[in-house]
Amino acid sequence: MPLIRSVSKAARQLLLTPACGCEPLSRSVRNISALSRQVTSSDASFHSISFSETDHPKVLITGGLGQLGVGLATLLRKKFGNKNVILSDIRMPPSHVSRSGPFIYADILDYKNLREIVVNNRITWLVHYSALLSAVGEANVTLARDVNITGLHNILDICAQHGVRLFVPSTIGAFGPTSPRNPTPDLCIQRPRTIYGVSKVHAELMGEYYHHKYGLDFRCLRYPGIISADSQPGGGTTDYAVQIFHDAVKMGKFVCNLKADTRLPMMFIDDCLRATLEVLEAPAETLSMRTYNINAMSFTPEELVQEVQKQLPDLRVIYDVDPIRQAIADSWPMNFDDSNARKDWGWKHDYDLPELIQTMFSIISPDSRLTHAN
Ligand code: AKB
Repeated sequence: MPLIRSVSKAARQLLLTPACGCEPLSRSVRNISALSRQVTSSDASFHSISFSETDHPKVLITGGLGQLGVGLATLLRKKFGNKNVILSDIRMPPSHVSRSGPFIYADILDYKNLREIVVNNRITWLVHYSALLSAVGEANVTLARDVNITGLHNILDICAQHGVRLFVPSTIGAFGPTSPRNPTPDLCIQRPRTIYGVSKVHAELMGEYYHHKYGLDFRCLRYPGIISADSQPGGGTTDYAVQIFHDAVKMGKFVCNLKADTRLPMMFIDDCLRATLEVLEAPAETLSMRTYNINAMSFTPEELVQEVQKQLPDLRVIYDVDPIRQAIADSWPMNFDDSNARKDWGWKHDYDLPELIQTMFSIISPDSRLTHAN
């Protein structure tokens, strides 16, 4: 469509001209974007034309103070340099986070603030971690809808307009009771029953739609429950698998809010962050899809407890089931089929359950075995 292409090229020229950052213009371009914008694939690819292969990407991480942001920033900074990775959040960063590299206030619901950050810092990759998780989303549906859906729309528009490669995590929570659960393939029925799951299916579909319609370089992994030692998840259904380590070490007692036989896919944080980097770096031609399942292991609380008790035999466990979390978990995959990720871009996890246990204890309490086994 040559006419559409040239209109879109002209709009992009205006966007790219430094003197044109004035509000009336940005507003009108935003309106094109929101209503009748005809972005073509050239909009999203202009960046790759000017972005030399030898340059490092300039990365912005939203929701950077959640479970994964600081770890991902550390990994990316090692590879691309400290100044090239900006963490952002609406919360106050702890001092060690501000000392470790660039941090900026970014509210994903504030379109102009976000766009300024992307433009002023010449962002080329955006990792969109801001989201309310499954259990907390059910307790605050309106906020979850705003953050997970409206916030995502802002991110999609800005990334499409400025040729930014976009990574959005999805989740095992994007499946529901009518999906095959053991195993769950990439392509199957997705009818989740949580606002979190609905918003993540929406993100997958919108990202893929923007990819096909506007050439947005959208990449998405469906994460299983992520287990980390020095950062806490917040408000998820799989959080128990992190909490048990801390409570076991600190108190020798753990109250589990899921039934003992609830099987869910899980992954150690280092595998998750490496997968994220790998899919971001994967040559576009290796990606036969834009949304992939990734997995490492699957276990039940009972199986996890048994492994933890090998290190801390005195650990006492009580099951006090939270019906909301249990209903969510019962609708999620038990095993995740990630064969497409393995085939297309060589995904391979490093941590199974024994390595996970060993690593978690070596970080949380190197001498915990001595403390509790005596
Ligand atoms: C949650 O439990 O909500 C998350 C997830 C599996 O997406 N950890």
